[in-house]
Amino acid sequence: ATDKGIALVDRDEDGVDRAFREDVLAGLHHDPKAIPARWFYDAEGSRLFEKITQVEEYYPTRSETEILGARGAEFAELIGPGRAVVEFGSGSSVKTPLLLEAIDPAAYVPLDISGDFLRESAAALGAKFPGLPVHPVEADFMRRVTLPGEVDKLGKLGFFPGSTIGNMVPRTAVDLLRSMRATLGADEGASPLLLIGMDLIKDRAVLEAAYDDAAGVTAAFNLNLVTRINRELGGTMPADAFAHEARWNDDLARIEMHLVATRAVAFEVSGQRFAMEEGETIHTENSHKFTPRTASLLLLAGGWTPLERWTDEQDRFSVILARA
Ligand code: AVJ
Repeated sequence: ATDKGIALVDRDEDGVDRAFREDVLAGLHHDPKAIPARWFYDAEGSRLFEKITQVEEYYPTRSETEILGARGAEFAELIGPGRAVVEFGSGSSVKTPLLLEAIDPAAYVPLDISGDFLRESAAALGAKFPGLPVHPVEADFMRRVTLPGEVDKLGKLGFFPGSTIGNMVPRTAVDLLRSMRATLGADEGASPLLLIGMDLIKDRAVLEAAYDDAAGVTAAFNLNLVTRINRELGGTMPADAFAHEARWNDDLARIEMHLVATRAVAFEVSGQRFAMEEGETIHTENSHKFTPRTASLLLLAGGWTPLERWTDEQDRFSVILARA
């Protein structure tokens, strides 16, 4: 699961995504400038993110996959068979099968705002697990979602891998955790479980390299937002006036990605004028990192009690099992 597409997608008569325009214009008028990270994921952005997960410096995907692959027997023991696995975000072709193979679930329910991503991953999963009922739901999981009636009587396991929770500021993350509780039916009997990936605080150089790889894939991913704005919103942002920056914000324990103006620039987006000074930035993403205690505290604030946590061999990433 990624943070792709958690906005409601409203297409206006020009085929331009209205929510995208509103977020970009509001973000560029804001001081400091900031655009929500979900807008990275157009077709090219999704392709570049897949490439990021394979670069040497970007450890989270490999570390989490290592944990999911190594701990299947423990998942089976703690979670048990026969649950409905509710994945927040459409499943990854690598991580989701590792979980489903380990625990013998009774149903799989992927939730995603993007019908396209959802249908693709549901079809792939269905082919891999022919006996498993798959019930995809196209929905914005930042709010409570009504699950398909077929899984009403089953115990639930929420699955939220990828440290996507880290893209949210704590206030939003807590809201999401509480929505997940409501979606999984925490107030209606059998206590739901949640299996969630949360990335760990580590050496600053390792973190910054993970978000600024030598091959420039993450830079291309960040700069693709400029290309998308120019193409979809009639923008005139000079791509050569922006540089990728990944900085560790130690006070807030997060990697921030910015687009830095390398010289003074003036441009238009959707007919509105903007100017930036040299060195001024557009903040494009947060990726919060956790210690075992801050991860627990966030989960507890969201209504979830941690039961067990696992890390990879190098202690870079954690996967936590919690109960409502
Ligand atoms: C998909 C949100 C987990 O924050 O690590 C990767 C996105 N951004 N490199 C992350 C991302 C730059 C990623 N998440």
